Amino acid sequence: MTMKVTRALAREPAGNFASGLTTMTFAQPADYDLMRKQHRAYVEALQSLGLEVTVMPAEPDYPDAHFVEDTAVITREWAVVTRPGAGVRRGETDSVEAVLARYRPIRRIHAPGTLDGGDVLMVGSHFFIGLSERTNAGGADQLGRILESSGYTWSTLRVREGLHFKSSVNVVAPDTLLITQDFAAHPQLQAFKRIVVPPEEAYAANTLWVNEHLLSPAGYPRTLEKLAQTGFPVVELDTSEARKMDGGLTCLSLRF
Ligand code: CIR
Repeated sequence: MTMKVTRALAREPAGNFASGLTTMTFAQPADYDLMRKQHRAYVEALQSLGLEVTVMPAEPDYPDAHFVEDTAVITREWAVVTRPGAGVRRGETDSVEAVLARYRPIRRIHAPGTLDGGDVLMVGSHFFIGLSERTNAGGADQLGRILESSGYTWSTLRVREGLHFKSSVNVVAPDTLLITQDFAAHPQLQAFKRIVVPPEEAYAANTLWVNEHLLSPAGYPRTLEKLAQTGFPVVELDTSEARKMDGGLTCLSLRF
C-alpha cells in the first residue's frame, strides 16, 4: 500500500550550494546554473505527476538546504521535524517546520537524538530506520515511538555503505525494493521482492516512486532495464550536480 501524494515541498538550491557537505570529488566542481536547471526539471516532473509543489526560497546560510528530505518525516498523522545529524544542517528545519505546520501537527526529534529523513523508508505500514553517520539510536527511538503511537511498526538497520539508508534502498513497486548489493542479503529485507542494481550503478538505487511513476537518475541503463519489471513508466532526470554533493532524487523533496 502506498499513499497517493498530492503535495511536495522543495527548496531552490542556493548560489553557494557547492560549498555544502560532500564526500565526492569531481574534476568539474558543481555548477550552479546546471543545478538550477536540473532542479527545475525535477520540480516540473513532480508537477506533471499531479503534485502541488511548494518551492521554498534558497537559504545561503545552509548550502545543503535544498536536500529537504532530511529535515522531516511525514506520515498521514504527523510531520516529524528532524534534528539532522550534521550540525551545520540543523538550522534548515525552522523554515521547513513553518511550512509543514500548515498541513500536519508537528512533532520534533530532540537532542541528543539525531535523525536524517534520508535514513527513513516507509514500506506499507512499516518504517525502516537506518542507523548511519547522521542518524543515531536515540533519534531512531524517538521517531519509532511517534510512529508506534499511530499504529506503524518500525525497525532499525545499520548503514555501512553510502550516506543514508535511502542512498541504497528504495521502494519502487508494492513490496518491491530497488536495492544495492550491500543490502540485498539483509535479513530484514528478505520478505520483499528485490531488484538489485549493479555495483557500478549503485547511485541509481536512489529512485523515487511517486504516483505510479518512477523518477530515476539518467545515465544508468542497466537499472533502467531492470525497472521495466515494475510496469511503471520511468522518467529519467539528470542529477549530475546533486550527485556531486551526495544527493539524489529522493533527497530533493518531501512528498505527502
Ligand atoms: C549532506 O551531506 O547532508 C548533503 N550534501 C546531501 C544530503 C543528501 N540527502 C539525502 O540523501 N537524503
